[in-house]
Amino acid sequence: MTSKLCVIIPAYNASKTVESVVKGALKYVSKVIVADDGSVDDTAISASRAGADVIKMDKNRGKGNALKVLFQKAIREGYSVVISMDADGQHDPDDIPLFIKGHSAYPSDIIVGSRMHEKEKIPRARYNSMHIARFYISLAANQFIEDTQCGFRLYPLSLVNKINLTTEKYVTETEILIKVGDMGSRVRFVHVRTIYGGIKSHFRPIMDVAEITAYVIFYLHIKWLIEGLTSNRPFTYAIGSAVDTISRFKPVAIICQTITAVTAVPASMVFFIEYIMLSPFINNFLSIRRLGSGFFKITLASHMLPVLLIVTILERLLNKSKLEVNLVDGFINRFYPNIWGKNL
Ligand SMILES: Nc1nc2c(ncn2[C@@H]2O[C@H](COP(=O)(O)OP(=O)(O)OP(=O)(O)O)[C@@H](O)[C@H]2O)c(=O)[nH]1
Ligand SMILES: [Mg+2]
Repeated sequence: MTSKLCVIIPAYNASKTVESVVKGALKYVSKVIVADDGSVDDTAISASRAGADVIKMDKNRGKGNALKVLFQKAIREGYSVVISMDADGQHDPDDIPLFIKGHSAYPSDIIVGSRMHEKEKIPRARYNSMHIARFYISLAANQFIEDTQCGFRLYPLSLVNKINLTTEKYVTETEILIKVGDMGSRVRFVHVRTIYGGIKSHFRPIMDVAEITAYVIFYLHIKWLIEGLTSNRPFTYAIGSAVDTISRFKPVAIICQTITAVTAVPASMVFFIEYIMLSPFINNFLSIRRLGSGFFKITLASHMLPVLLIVTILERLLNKSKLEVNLVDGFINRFYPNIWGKNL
């Protein structure tokens, strides 16, 4: 293999786990770079003791920013490919060879570790939010992406350089998949081991999910605005396109994301009407037409989001009154299906 590859690790207060992650990764690559993102514990010391190069940041700015810093550092040091890993021990370094093998077969593509085959090992609420996230992110990325939320990934840096990253924290990893996919690239996956339990997460189930959701809805609105009015245009992203222009100023991006989130349900109806009414004249919404099952399931899914909230609350109430029921899983499988079918 000719690619020059290193492992990058964004880390925040991970002194208990980062050492073994770095040591494990160094069995397979000769360079590991850790970004210590303003940790208040001994993350930097542990990482460097284990053999990593450490970038020490004075203030915590979130995983997305740390990833951007790590990409730039790897590029400056002449690497062409990076494998990103979490610092909290949820990714097994012994899975690194899977990514290296995948990269040999598909050198231009991002490869994402997927944990979705080990559903029983993932906390149920987390699995369900991953299932819904994947439905919408796959739509925006023009292809089925089995696990959109895993941070264990291989990135060809030339591909990362072809997109503008405007988001922060946990949204950035979603932004990368969407933009790369909506530019026409393929995102591959390899099955990795799923490790949960006993590890303190920094992921905020409400705020971080809300930020990711708002970004994905915002992106889809812009994508469908373009696709709805043009013919044969399934890929809408390129550096400097509408989504980047709007996102250049943070307050503008926040206002647009809020508006698109609030209007998502009626807007999906408008897109659906556009899909039906304009089809005799232009081949619009090609990314959706290619799926074969049309816009109906997508419109239905977006209308079901408020219903899902009610079903979730109902299930909690019933379970609290000792009636063990599971309403949410069936609901999600029914209304957020894998409409990509054979594209798997
Ligand atoms: N640089 C940096 N890294 C972070 C920050 N927050 C989390 N991370 C790292 O990102 C990785 C994943 O963070 P987690 O909080 O475990 O999120 P997650 O794995 O998606 O969520 P869980 O499945 O709940 O664990 C870990 O390696 C963390 O060290 C941060 O603020 N800055
Ligand atoms: Mg974690």
